[in-house]
Amino acid sequence: MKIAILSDFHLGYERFREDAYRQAEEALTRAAGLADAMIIPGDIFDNRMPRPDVIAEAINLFRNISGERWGADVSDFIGKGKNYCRAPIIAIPGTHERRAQDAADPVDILGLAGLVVDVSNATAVLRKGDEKVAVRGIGGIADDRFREVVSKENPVPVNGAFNIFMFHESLYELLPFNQEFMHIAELPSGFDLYVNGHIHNKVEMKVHGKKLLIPGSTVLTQLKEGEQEPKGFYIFDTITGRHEFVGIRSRRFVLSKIGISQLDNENVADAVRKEIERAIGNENDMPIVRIVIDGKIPKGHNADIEINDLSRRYKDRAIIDVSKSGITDGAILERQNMQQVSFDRISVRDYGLGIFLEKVRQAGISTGGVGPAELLDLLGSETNREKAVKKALDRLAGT
Ligand SMILES: [Mn+2]
Repeated sequence: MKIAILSDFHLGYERFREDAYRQAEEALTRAAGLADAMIIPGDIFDNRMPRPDVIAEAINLFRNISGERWGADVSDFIGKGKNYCRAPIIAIPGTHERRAQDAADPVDILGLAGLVVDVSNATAVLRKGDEKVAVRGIGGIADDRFREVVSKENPVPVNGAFNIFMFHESLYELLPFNQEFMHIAELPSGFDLYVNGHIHNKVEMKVHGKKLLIPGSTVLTQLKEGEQEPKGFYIFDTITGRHEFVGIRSRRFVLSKIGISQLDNENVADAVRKEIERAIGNENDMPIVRIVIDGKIPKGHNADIEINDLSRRYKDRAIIDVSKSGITDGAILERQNMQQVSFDRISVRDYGLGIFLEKVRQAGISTGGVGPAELLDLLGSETNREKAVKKALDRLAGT
């Protein structure tokens, strides 16, 4: 069976909204033409509460491919929830779609509409002729709870099938700055293929001697170095055990660093301008150009004004993003603190969650079995503050 592995579409991502849609559309359409079945390890949406027009975008995309003639059928669904989808399009929610326990997330909507098979906590069995492929999913949850959930759910392979374990989580081997992240050796064993989302550049590794494939996102979001490579998806062949990466047309991205030695009082804006020119080159493709000034901009210099002026000047040729982490004023110091925790590769939400958890610990509140992500969701679920606090306290009290 040929399985397409696509991830992290981030539909509704404000900054590159059209790119998110167009690139997801190309990936889905091409994958549907190449594969017998499709699996999506999370972050279809950028937001756990997407606006109706973003939900409409997703429905359009999935409706278009669910009518295709697929090589495989969904022959069985084992576990929590119910399946309403006939097409072999298997998905889980990611961290961006994560909501409190039992609250419907946007992937639930797609599942209820019969557009995807939602295996947040279930196994879908696919069949093509005599061949069976089982996909066991665990939807994206807070990193510090993943271990606990894996040990509680104890995912096991299905006899007589090629078994895939699909999740959406940070892994310590890829993000070695937080011991709470799952180590690959702790992933459940016995599966023939492991598929993860969450990481936005493509990764191929081994878990328990088997392949772990992370296709990366279909759209640029974090503007990190690893995102300069082409976007796309994997096609994995369960018979040969081989996989290939299929590139899609994605917006070009160039990241360029200017070191401290290149800067003095006069030439900050000049250095930035030269880098922008070099990055754009002779192409006429409206790339995203990110310039990271990796040094201290001299005091009293009007670099901000000049750099803003440059962004305006190039607005018809590129999308310019200038990062000035070298400037040392109060607001920037805060940003440097964030960078010290390798802010680069975690989401703003996860960073916020860390701060929240620290405050909860400082206040001496025992959270019992309630995860910090769930608490944070509960507190954010009501516009009325008292109601939100009451809801959270009720949950802590176990009512
Ligand atoms: Mn993502």
